[in-house]
Amino acid sequence: MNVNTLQSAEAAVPPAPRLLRSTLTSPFGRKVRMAMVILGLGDQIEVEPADTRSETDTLREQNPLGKMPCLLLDSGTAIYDSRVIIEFLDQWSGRNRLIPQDAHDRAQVLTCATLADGIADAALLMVYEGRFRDPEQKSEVWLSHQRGKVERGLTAISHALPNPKTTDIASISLACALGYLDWREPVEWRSRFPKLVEWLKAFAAAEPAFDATRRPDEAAS
Ligand SMILES: N[C@@H](CCC(=O)N[C@@H](CS)C(=O)NCC(=O)O)C(=O)O
Repeated sequence: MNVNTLQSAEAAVPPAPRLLRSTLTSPFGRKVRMAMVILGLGDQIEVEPADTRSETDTLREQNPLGKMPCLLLDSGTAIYDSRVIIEFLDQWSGRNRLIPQDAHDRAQVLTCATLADGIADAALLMVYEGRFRDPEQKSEVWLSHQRGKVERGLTAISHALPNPKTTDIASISLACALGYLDWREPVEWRSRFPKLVEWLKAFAAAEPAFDATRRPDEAAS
């Protein structure tokens, strides 16, 4: 191989994931951190917290929506949101184990993941209601609208649970959503959804990446 061929071979090396912008408390960031561990990329990608409320945090340049997680490649390219990042890492790592290829399986797994993400989204909006509004602005109508999504989502997903012994984007998303509900407690889910409690226990026992990505202040249950 002459020098020119070598150079063009080097130039063709695709950019690698380098930095994840996310706190260790974000449920969506946790999805990606779990995927990194599972795909063997945990030591390769640095995690740097972001302050989503800060106007000066570079997060807003990396993702104009100001949301985390946001993955940066060594080319400077930014990738978001959590689903797109996981899809990218799954393919980039060559493992292809978190999102099925078959059209029907893929749609089923991604729909389940979207339902779980929607539960986390609604729970997050309930938390933000308290964070962004003064107490006198508190809206019970808004809270109950979001609570309805969480409760309907939990009911639906408990009737069509993913296999707790299969780690894919659906089980990762559900585990991270439930972990967030445990922390922020926007609804009392454990007494009302015992099947989900059992599911999370079985998933955590089968997939060590769940415990490995707990918040630093959280004891394993
Ligand atoms: N659909 C997004 C949701 C990300 C998201 O809502 N992240 C929260 C933190 S957990 C955030 O950045 N919130 C700041 C904001 O909405 O301004 C994903 O899957 O990554």
